[in-house]
Amino acid sequence: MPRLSQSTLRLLPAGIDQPHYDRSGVTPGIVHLGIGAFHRAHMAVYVDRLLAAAPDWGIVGVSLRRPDTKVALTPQDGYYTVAVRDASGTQCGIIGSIIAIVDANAERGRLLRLMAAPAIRIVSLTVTEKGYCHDPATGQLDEHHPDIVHDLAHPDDPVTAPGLIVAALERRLAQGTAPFTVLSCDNLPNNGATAARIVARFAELRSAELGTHVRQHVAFPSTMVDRIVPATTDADRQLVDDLIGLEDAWPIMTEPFTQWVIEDRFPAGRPPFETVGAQLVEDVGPFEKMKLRLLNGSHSTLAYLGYLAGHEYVSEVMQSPDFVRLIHDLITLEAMPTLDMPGVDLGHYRDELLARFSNPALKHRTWQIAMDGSQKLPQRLLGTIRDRLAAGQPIDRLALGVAAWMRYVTGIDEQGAAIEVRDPLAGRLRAIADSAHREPIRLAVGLLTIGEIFGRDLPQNEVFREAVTGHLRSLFDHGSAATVAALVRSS
Ligand code: CS2
Repeated sequence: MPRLSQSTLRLLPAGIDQPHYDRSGVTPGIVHLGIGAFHRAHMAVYVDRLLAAAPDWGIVGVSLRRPDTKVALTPQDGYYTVAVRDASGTQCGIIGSIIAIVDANAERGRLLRLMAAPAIRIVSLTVTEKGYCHDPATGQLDEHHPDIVHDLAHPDDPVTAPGLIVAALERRLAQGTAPFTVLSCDNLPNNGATAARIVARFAELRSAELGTHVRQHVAFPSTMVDRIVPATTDADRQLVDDLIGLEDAWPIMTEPFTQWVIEDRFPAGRPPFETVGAQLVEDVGPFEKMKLRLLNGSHSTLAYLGYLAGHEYVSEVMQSPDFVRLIHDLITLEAMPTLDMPGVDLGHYRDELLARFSNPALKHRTWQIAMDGSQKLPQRLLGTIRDRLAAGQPIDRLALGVAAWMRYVTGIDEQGAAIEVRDPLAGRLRAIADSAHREPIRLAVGLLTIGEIFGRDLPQNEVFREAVTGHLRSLFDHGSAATVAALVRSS
């Protein structure tokens, strides 16, 4: 089977959407750090749709850790398939907006030259929560992070996103080129402000002048990004190859839903995102909070409890009426009341979410979502819990999500088999679980000492501690499914 590439596009069957612009006329305007599946299902698709009208906004993707995306897509001239799936079938389209891929480790000099080039007006990021090298509880740069320590010592050879951004901004400043706009596309609260705080602090540690430059002249608009993108499997590759009649080494599988809300602050200019379905607004904060608390908060809860109950995929968990009820009530009774979203029908948003989680064609592993819990819990569950505690309101279901994370990070499942816990704090989590001998109170007390996750206030809060410990005991004694069943029956 021939490989997908510029020269084989003409072989695509009718009905497979493909770029309607002259690819040879597309020039780079965006450098995107973190060229993983999420970016390719989201921002790259929006950009693909506007290149016919604005061909100077091509994307150069950067892989920060592994060069696997570059290896897969370079022989394909950057083209790849996005396969949109639901119960009614699979719709494939070819995306061409990524015109080159740079491996940051092997090609750092080339990357920094590119990021300093005047044509690059946006540097966007999908580097996941841990890529910000911050303290998730406070949102401040973690100055002791080994990669940050490295980048401060080797400013011309940075390995982190903040290090690369500051090195490029420094070059631009030296050569008299206006700064690019930094566009965070990660699931962090106020992701623009968070990125700004971290990058500015890093710059300030380099020099006072750079710190002032970043604070005064670089824009960091916030965005709310949303599309569910499970990791691609070999079975997915096979399915896509069959549908497009060409070999695609790395197609992306996703859902029909997509949403992008962007703050309109781009002093260096921006593509006409509003022409391709993005919402440009003045303040993204409320949208981000809604998404993190309703979608991601329930996603993580479903992932930990679902994994413990033996479910591999989210859609499988959603076949259990007890789990659906738990999530419905977590959203409606505990998370929604903490939001202030005039003009948005939150009940409709919730119902849409429940339907998205149930999409039987998406094989979204609970294990995938369970990853990096230490970085995700604060903005997904703990902020909501804080607001509820401050208002004297119950937190039963939210606390069950936290307890399920605690049970999960012990690294041993309900059948006694090992769980592969992927988390930057995995070693610390495991040591705490081992020394607590998996005894609920000791485990909870031990994990609550991790200030980067729980801050100083939550471990002191008796209501929170008791709610979490009670659920944790039940998870150990009765298992996840029975704990969920008991909670939904008692309410
Ligand atoms: C998920 C998100 O993996 C996870 O933690 O909760 O990636 C989620 O699928 C996206 O935020 C949806 O927009």
